[in-house]
Amino acid sequence: MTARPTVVVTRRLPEPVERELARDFDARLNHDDRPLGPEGLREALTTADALLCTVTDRLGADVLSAEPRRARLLANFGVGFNHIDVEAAKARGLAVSNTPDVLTDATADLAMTLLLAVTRRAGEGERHLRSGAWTGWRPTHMLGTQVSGKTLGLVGMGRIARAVARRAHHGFGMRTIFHDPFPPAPDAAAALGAEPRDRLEQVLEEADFVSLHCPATPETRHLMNAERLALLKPGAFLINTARGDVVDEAALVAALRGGRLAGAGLDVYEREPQVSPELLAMENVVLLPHLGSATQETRVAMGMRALENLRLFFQGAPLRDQVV
Ligand code: 8YV
Repeated sequence: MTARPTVVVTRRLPEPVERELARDFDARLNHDDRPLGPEGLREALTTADALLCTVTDRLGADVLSAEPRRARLLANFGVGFNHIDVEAAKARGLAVSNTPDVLTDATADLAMTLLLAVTRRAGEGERHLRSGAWTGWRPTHMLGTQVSGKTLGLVGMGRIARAVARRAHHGFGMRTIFHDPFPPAPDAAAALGAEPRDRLEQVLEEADFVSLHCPATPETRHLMNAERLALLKPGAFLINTARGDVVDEAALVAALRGGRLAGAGLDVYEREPQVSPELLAMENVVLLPHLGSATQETRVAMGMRALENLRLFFQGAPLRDQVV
């Protein structure tokens, strides 16, 4: 019998996933769930056949240069892979896979959660009630902004944005507009009631709420900068379930302070797990700790999808979700 491939699993995973990993691989599980750090990752690359890694592992060219390298695959747990220098991986003949599709609905649900929570002041209301400050119902108490029937602007129109458009249009009777340099087929967008705009700026100027759904790349870094934030309608809200790097967090703080931007619902940050202290002090922002895909069902499905890529790779078959 040939030896089972060794897989370093960089974080704790849901139990059913770890069970299958231990069954099919010589799996080095991370029972105490401490991030490996650069040295631990370099060691993993030189002593294992593959890494099952995730967003908290910074796999830049420096770490990927570990020699003599044994690993041949980075099976990422997550759809986003901006924490991996994929060009450096490719140059070294290191394959990379991710886990698309299975987290689309959970992430779209969370974008709607943030939209509703921030516009209807749910976080603020909860804090108010729990603090004992609530004196009872009154017609002018904590009035928010209506979501139903308004215009939602989507930045990017990939899988997650389309799932958000479906919810917004069919569930909340919203008009949705979007910009994507690689738009979906016109009939696919039309089925979701979504109208394309040629320029991002048109989306920002027209929408009541803007939700970000583009990947983090050098091109999208600080896409939402001070100039673009200034294009948003007075009273608009910004939702980010994509990546923190897409927003200039300091410019966001300034836009919120200026009062033109009515609020923001954020799941991701520029320097996770750090959050700008100014945001922490604002009532009109809803801040979640990167929970987009955090349902039991989805995290198990993500693990199973990473497992599928690992199995295919070591069978010598093409990866299902090849990044490079
Ligand atoms: C993950 C995500 O929880 O998949 C992604 O890109 O942002 C989240 O679903 C996390 O990033 C794991 O890598």
